[in-house]
Amino acid sequence: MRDAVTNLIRNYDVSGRYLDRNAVDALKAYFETGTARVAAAAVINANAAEIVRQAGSQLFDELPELIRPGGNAYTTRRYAACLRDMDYYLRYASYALVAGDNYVLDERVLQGLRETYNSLGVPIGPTVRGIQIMKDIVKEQVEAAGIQNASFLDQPFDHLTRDFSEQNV
Ligand SMILES: CCC1=C(C)/C(=C/C2=NC(=C\c3[nH]c(/C=C4\NC(=O)[C@H](C)[C@H]4CC)c(C)c3CCC(=O)O)/C(CCC(=O)O)=C2C)NC1=O
Repeated sequence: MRDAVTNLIRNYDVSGRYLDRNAVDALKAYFETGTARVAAAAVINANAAEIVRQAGSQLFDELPELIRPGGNAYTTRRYAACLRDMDYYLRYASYALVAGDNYVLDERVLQGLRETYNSLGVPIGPTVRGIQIMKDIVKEQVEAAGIQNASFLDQPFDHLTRDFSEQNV
């Protein structure tokens, strides 16, 4: 596990430097958004089941072939596995938001995932779409909760989709 503060200190320690102007600016930016990050995580926590349900139903509306015979999310078991994966992405995104660092996603979610998905025929494009839909729903809900300046919300979701998309090239 790593967060914005420990990550920064580690980088400075490696080269034996005191925290300079850049470091202080980065720390200030992190602490200034701290309360909003925690509040956003609380919104996600309170609505997680509904966010996943709504994102799943929008995804399957857009791409109904996923849940038809031959689709990767066809059968109750695979449908449930797909929603469970969405729930993993959401939960770990909420950790990354609070940490202000995406390392937890690399370490706990993305490592080895592509191999697993490839071997099970889980399609990457629709997975990326599902994560984007969750991001949009989370942003709406966080905004509706009156949390301002929450531009940091994009970061973990975009990190996940970027990683999937890059690996897919
Ligand atoms: C916490 C980190 C973590 C992740 C991320 C994770 C993902 C993960 N998703 C899996 C399966 C799966 N993932 C999906 C997901 C989908 N299929 C679709 O068509 C959609 C596009 C998509 C949902 C958006 C499906 C359907 C399976 C079951 C595939 C199968 O068994 O044939 C599997 C194989 C083992 C299992 O079924 O449990 C893993 C390991 N496991 C973890 O521990």
